[in-house]
Amino acid sequence: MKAIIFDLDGVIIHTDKYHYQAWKKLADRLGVYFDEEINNRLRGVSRMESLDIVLENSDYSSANSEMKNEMAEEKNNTYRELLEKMTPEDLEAEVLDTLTALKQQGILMSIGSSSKNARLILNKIGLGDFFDAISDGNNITNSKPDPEVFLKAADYLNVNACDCVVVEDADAGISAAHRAEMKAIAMGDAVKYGNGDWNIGAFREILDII
Ligand code: B16
Ligand code: MG
Repeated sequence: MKAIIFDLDGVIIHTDKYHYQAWKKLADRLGVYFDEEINNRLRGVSRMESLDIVLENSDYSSANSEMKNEMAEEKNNTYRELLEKMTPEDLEAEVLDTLTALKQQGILMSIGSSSKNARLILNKIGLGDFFDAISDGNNITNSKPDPEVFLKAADYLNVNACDCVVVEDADAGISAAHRAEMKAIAMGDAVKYGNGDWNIGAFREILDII
């Protein structure tokens, strides 16, 4: 094992609560039902695919692409307003300490996120220059469970896929890791599906596995 690829939202930082608030605001304006359970299905899924899930049982499910683009932009604007408030203090000390210990061990580290806001988030929490590579929603055409985001991360790190371990909170991300022939550590919501090679309850447990 030479490298670790970290999902961002729900693993490094809890921006998942801001995704929920932003989707909820859009859904309420449209009069569409939305709850935490639906929100969990959006983990690791791209913005436009997420919108399709949010609208799936509503009168807007067959809205044209122009309308859908406007709705996605509205959600993203709310989300980015919430992100604006973030500072390095939002990064948990346990996460920073674990990442620093892994770096001291010479392990290569990349982000593997479906988000197009990944670099903004990393800058806000003081990790803009920390990772050896960033693979995110801007460099992929297929989102998780497609393995593209993790294969690109391995490529950017110049390591073989089989030398990488992925840390994920989305079951779609665990599938993506396995399709990339990488091992996967499940945390948060992903644990309940039982598909990870390891399950962790706390971020520092990554050190025990590595
Ligand atoms: P954006 P991850 C994913 O991030 C989120 O889990 C998912 O809920 C979101 O829809 C997706 O990014 C796209 O995000 O709208 O910011 O481009 O978990 O892959 O780091
Ligand atoms: Mg995630």
